[in-house]
Amino acid sequence: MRKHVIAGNWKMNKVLSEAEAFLENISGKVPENEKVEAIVCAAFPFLPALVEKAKGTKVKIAAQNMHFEESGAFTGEVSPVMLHDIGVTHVVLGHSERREYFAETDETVNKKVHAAMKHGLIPIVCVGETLKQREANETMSVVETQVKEALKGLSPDQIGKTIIAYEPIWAIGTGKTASSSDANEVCAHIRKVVGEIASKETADKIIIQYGGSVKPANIDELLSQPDIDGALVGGASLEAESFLQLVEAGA
Ligand code: G2H
Repeated sequence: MRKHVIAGNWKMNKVLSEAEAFLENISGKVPENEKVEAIVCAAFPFLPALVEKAKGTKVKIAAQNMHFEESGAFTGEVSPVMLHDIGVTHVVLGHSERREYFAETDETVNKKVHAAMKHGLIPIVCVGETLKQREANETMSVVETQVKEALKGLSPDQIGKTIIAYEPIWAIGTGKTASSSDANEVCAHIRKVVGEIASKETADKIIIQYGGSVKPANIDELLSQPDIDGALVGGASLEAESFLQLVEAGA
């Protein structure tokens, strides 16, 4: 039985006082049962303070990106070693905004996934098609390629520890959500691909989230689908109350 993983992706939002207030607001209110895991994906400057505030709670703290190198002359970058050292547990990799605005490719995503695994971070790997690709009936092949390239060279055990977030690009921040059955169909295909490249056991184990305009009003229907194991949530994760509603839906 897979748990639900609800991850709030704050993107480039909040200042430190707001980030800390959010954690204080949800503190003690995240359901204690094993059915749900709550993750907050915050900007780099907030991570140490949030890790500290989340101590003793069920909330995990994630970064939204990282470099694949461990250290060196990479001005402006943050390494997996640094993230692990401060107590970050997860890292979002290959978000479509990073692919579109920061030249992230399947190849760099794969390098980052390997680096995350090496340094004890759980990668949340984002995949998803554009509207043009969906309309051309290319959704499954686009997503399949992204999944295979991202997970290339990982052992079945490592693949089983990875989280995949299916985020159709046309549904991100637009208010448009894929229908729950369409979203499930793609998540089921991702699970099938994982079964082929790893094993049936790995496919049964891997957490596959849906992302793209998830909110309290649609989370129940999305989570009722057999292959959707949680959500990566942007806009609706910015308010503590709304984030808690999403986490409670997963419990
Ligand atoms: C997709 C999602 C979070 P939103 O990017 O990763 O954002 O929920 O605002 O569509």
